[in-house]
Amino acid sequence: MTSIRKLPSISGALLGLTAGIAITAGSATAVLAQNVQLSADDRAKAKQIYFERCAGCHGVLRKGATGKNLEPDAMTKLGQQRLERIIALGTDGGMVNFDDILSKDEIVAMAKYIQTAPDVPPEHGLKEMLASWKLIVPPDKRPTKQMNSLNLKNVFAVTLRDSGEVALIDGDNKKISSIVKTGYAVHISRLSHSGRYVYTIGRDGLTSLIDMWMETPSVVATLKAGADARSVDVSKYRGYEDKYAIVGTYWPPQYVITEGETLKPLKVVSTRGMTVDGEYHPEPRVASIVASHIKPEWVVNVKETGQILLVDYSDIKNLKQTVIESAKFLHDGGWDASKRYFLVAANASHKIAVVDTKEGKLAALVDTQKIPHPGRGANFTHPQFGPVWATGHLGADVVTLIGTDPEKHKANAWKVVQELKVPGAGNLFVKTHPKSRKLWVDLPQNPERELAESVVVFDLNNLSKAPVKLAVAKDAGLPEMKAVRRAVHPEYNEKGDEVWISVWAGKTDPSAIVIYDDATLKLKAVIKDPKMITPTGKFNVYNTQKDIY
Ligand code: DHE
Repeated sequence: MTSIRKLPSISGALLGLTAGIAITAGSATAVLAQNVQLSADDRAKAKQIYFERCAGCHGVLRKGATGKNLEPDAMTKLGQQRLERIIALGTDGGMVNFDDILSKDEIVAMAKYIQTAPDVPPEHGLKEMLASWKLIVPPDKRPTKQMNSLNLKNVFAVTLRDSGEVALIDGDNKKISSIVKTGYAVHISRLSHSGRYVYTIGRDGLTSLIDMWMETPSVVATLKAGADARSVDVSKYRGYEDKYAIVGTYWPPQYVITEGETLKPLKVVSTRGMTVDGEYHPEPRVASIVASHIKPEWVVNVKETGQILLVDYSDIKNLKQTVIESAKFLHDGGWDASKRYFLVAANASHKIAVVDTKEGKLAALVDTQKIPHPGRGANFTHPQFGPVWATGHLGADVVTLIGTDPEKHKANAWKVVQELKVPGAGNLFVKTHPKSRKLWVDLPQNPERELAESVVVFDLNNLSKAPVKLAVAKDAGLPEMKAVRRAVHPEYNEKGDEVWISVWAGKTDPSAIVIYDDATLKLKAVIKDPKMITPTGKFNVYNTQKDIY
């Protein structure tokens, strides 16, 4: 058995993190495996890296979800050398390599750090949220009409992952119209029902509200919803348009309902509780959230419990939640074309859960190949099987098509009707558009550089044909570099006739957005700018507002 020893205590002072989050030093004594030493300084750095790079998959408490359990018992058994190797080179199980992101010293420190007890960030209740809330421009001081000449419907909100910013790019002339400071590594942007406000959520829990009607679209309110977050949405049901927003946090595990036009926090609801297996989980993180168009409800997907919550916001003082049992670990998902059914990946169970939001119950749990990762998925009418919803996979070289029309194509509903072969695993996002007959599939997590830097495109009129591969990083004309120039997140313009793809390189490397003509697959434009640091997700205002995918 591995023996452990105690290190001298670390001060309980707050460790300032560059992301703007302060996390207490946690356990005063670091418990390490034999012969492993970690200075307070290295521990602080490792803690920061863990938060920024690891907690998303492994959890703050390191209980594991998308990634494995990293609690000290298991880690000390693996030992320092093996851990360093795994962190540097990744594993076949889906862990990516970090040797192109972290230095040798950082890898050594990380391997030591995960052999110590996890740092537990503080709770963040309504009082803390109210203290963090900033109303920069109150609603009555905002413009009463659009003060700029942007074609708002075709603006793209682009995450600049490593600079903590969002670029607003004019989709018509393809120029950066402004860059807005937001939280660290903004994860997604979502649109208000009206299309006027962009809501962004940083990994550090900083929620920003951008008013697109201002002369220069700017942040008019912010709220620190927690220490770690991935999801935000708004109320979209008739009578509640733009009234509320909801932010789901990874830490603390909870969601907060806010005023839509100010982000003033109104109600916090914890998601701690029992998993679908009946076990208590201390850190059930809020993954995707989506707003219903047919009811005053949000669909809130709780990762570790596998419970899908239908949160009725018609009376938030007497909040009603329908708790739907599905499978673990819930991650991302999107609507079917009718927007009645929500399909969400339970990625560790290799399943897609289908919720019937009209009836308020689970419609199906569909078995798929390994680790489905749909983003929001893609809807189209299959020549043979009728309406289908598509998901790619992190862990398999297929795109899965699931029938979504229980009325007219009952035999196909909630069944895998086809698997489209792609050149490798490592897909993150698929995309199509009602006006298009193409399906775009990225492969940014594929271990082969050439594939990670490319996308493949299927012809929806002839799905027996192999997809066309486009070398996106090459088309960007960027120099060769050490970092993989990952081609990620295809997104359509408003008209549905062109597709934007991010080329996501290293923090200090040049990146780009490459734009293709959807019909001809010809290169149309490349957007490059020194300010465009690590672009990842792109959210076209109109398509996001209307849930078009
Ligand atoms: Fe994401 C969506 C969580 C890593 C880019 N990502 C989501 C959603 C969740 C999530 C829960 C759904 C939000 C919703 O719809 O409400 N993502 C996580 C993680 O936990 C994970 C695995 C690790 C982490 O530390 O964050 C992770 N995600 C990434 C990336 O590394 C990506 C590729 C680049 C980046 O910007 O960080 C990335 N995730 C995205 C994007 C979306 C997303 C672009 C929105 C897709 C869409 O079209 O809606």
